[in-house]
Amino acid sequence: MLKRISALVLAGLTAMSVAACGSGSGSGSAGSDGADGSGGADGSITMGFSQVGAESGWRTANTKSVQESAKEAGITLKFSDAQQKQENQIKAIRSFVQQRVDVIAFSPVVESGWDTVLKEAQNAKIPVILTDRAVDSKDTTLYKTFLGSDFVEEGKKAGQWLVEEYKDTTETVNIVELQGTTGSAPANDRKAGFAEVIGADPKFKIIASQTGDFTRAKGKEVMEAFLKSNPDIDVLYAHNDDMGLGAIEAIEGAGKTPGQDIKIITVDAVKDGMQALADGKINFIVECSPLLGPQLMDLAKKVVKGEQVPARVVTEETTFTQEQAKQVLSTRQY
Ligand code: GYE
Repeated sequence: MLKRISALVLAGLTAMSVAACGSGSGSGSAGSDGADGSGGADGSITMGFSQVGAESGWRTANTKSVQESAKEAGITLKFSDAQQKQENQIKAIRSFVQQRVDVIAFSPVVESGWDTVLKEAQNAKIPVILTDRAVDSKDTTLYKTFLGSDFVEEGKKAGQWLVEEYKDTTETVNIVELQGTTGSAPANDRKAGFAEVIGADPKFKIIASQTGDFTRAKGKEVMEAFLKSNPDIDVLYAHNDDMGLGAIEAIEGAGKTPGQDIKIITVDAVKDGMQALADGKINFIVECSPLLGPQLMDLAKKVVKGEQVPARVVTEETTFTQEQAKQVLSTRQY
């Protein structure tokens, strides 16, 4: 498996460097000529980091991981919070380019609309690392690598649990879905992976699906509306713990028992989510690790030196049942 991944990555890298040579953009050699993006004379590195926002427990843990790892790696971090707005991220990236940071890392709030600003960074020979979320740019020379989870796989794991849970049922299973931020990679992919797996059996019906923007407040609000218009909900699939936790409040408010009257599947496995799982209010959580900081700093050092890095670095993740949550809860870091 590992060998297969390295072979794929190598093939990708070869394609990338060929494309960079052909375009004459110089992106393949950013940082290697010592002019720009190669660190200070003393080898110091400044990273401009544009974070999505502070919408969830996952995001808080991710920010902490990035800030602590930068300190440990001796990297100066210029941190900017975009408050879930793409225009703020574009402004932050432009300002990092103007400040001539050595490397830019960012977690794109949505997938589309990045080509222009990424081209500006490339022209300034400042390498870019995508962290956590992907962009849909056709030109993959616009960034050096993408570090983060496989969100389609996460959606599939959620669907597989559901298929197993209802394997002896022939009746229709009514599902409501709380989607993440519209247009974001995790919302698009978690939806697609889940739909693919449950789509194999027509008894599974998604009767309502709407965004809750990855926040607790929105999760609660949208679940209240779902409950009003759909008297017969069997399952809630929430694209993150926070929306699931908000929805639990709505379900309890409607006099129903979360985890029993309505089964709940979420993604992330942050501490509050794991607590609700151990308490029986959530039934299954697909893990998505926010601890990307150490790997991000390693990749940053390499791209600044002009070394080759894998085009894609996938985070390792697992899943949790209620029993497993009880066992690991006390040692959960975030
Ligand atoms: O699942 C959610 C957060 O991009 C993986 O963003 C991240 C997602 C995470 O707000 O809680």
